[in-house]
Amino acid sequence: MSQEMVTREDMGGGIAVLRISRPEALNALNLEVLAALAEALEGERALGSLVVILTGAGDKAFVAGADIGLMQSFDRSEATQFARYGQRVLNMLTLFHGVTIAAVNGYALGGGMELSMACDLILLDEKARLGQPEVNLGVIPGFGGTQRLVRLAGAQRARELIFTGRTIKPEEAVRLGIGLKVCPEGTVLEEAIEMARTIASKGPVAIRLAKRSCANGERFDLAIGLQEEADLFGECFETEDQSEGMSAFLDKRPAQFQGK
Ligand code: CO8
Repeated sequence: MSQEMVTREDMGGGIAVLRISRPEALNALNLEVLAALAEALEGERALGSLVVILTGAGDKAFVAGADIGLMQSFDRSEATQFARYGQRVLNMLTLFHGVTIAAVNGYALGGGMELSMACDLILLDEKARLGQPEVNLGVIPGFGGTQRLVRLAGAQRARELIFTGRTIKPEEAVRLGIGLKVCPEGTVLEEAIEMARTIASKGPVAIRLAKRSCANGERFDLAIGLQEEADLFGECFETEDQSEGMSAFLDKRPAQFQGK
């Protein structure tokens, strides 16, 4: 069952599309969906995929939130555990060894917006709608919304969105730094794949180390982040990709990266 909740499409060249597939509930996140996503991401790690694109099944939603029917009868302990579990699964995207792109094809509300914000890059369909409407339900964001939204949009804007629970259009999301760009209706996945192909044409080791170094910026203060960056920069110089990339430039030919 968990297999069907997240479907996989191999795009070749180290690129995979994972689709949250529970369209009858607008892809709302229940335990099965979260488990299937964790399993799918483990699979991508094992395969060594360089770029994973996340999108939603159907033409209406990316993910319309955590499952309200499931949460409705939670007690305090169950709610805390569910939040911790969801955070662990979303962290797998943030800490994934390759690049993660959210192709937001419709509603991304509550846990859905949090899911997109756990990815490295967020592309938005013209008809995407984002928001943290948890206060409408008498709760707060629990899958990282109060943390990642503040980092992306700044303290004031994040607070306003979380306190009012209002839904925003993709243009505003881009203006606030939450999304990267707005794509014409129906093209967001296409654009995400195109961006993934550009990324996958670069030195794979460099992409992985760059991702790790950028993620360090959210975990450490500047001094430690810079030390880590210097170490990772040094690590590049033990790779064939570095040797090939620099030789190719000097030879005036395209590089043939092997990911080693
Ligand atoms: N959970 C469960 N079912 C959902 C959800 C959801 N989040 N969203 C939609 N559905 C279901 C609907 O119940 C409906 O089912 P049915 O056909 O059986 O009645 C089906 O999907 C279609 O939905 P609608 O008929 O409502 O579709 P509309 O086009 O009229 O509206 C909306 C679309 C605006 C997206 C509307 O469905 C909506 O407002 N959904 C809820 C959005 C929301 O509040 N999301 C936040 C949830 S809270 C959250 O995510 C907290 C995350 C942190 C968790 C922390 C752990 C404790």
